[in-house]
Amino acid sequence: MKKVLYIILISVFSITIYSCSSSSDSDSSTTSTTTDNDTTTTDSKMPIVIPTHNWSSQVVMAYVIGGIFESIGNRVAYTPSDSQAVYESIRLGDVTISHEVWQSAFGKSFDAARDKGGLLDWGDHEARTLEDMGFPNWVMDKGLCPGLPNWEALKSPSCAKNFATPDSGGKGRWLEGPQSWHGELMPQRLEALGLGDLWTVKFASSADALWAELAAAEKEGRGTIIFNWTPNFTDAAGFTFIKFPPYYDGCIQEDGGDGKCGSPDGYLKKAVNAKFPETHPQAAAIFKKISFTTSQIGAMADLVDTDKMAHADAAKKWLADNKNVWESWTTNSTNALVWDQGSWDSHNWQ
Ligand code: TMO
Repeated sequence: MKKVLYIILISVFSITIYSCSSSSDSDSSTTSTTTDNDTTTTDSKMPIVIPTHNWSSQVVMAYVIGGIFESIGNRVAYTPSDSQAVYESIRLGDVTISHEVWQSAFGKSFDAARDKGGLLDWGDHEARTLEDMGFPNWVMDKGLCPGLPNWEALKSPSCAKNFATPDSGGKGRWLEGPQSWHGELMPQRLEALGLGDLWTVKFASSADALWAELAAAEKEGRGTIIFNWTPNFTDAAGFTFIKFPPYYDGCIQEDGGDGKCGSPDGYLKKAVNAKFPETHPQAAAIFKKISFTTSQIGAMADLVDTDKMAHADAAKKWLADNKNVWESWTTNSTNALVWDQGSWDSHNWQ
């Protein structure tokens, strides 16, 4: 009985907080009282627009989150988007959410849109991120560059020559990802560290070109250094990131620094159009709670990059295999019955 009273009290309290803190839009206060286990949402019937970009986990996660929204009766639309310009599109309302804001690649574009207004920081995933240059572990096992993963091993000419390719002019090659991800970051870093005489940066046309390079280098028995990231399917496959001098705020040249630093231990953030919590309060509350771990995100990429599934099929499989994970976010999404202390802490009613 005591428990029941407590539950009722908490429910009323949370609804009150929600109503007070959401803006004066009339539908949002009515939907906040919707009861649990409701599969027909009172959110707007306008589709929630989810962007897709050019790496696997992001696309699978787009369909995973879209599937979660559909499970409560929402409509969803997917739109291929430029991974830098998308934050401006969200600010303007052409795209509704972003579910993988990687700090190193997109932090600047995200900050700029947030500061202009119209885009909200919707919290971080549990997974932390690293986006940096590295190599498959067999490079070390074959002794192709003694001293790795310390970056100073790259100063050796006998190391660099093991990483030469037909397009690298006799230098060792770093294969960066598509230039849209980091612009001139890696060429600037390479020069700043004094490696320009021995190494050069080339840009891959796609993420798939990075994975093709891993396979080709292994077959040819030559060294390879590629841009990669974690969480990714390669976490399980044996991939090591180079240890560059540590990142600190302002160290990269774009921020006015000397560029002699590696990438940060970064966030993986979510963002929403500022009107989303009013137009789709239930979906917005669920999206606030959504938080994926490193292994969950790695598994989403693995279904595509290792198992060669289509992104949408991979998402369906992920949702079917992980109901226990995501149903905890949709059940009672606007009701306090299942709230525990963790939900109170992570819920940021603004
Ligand atoms: C943004 N990315 C995951 C490709 O580094």
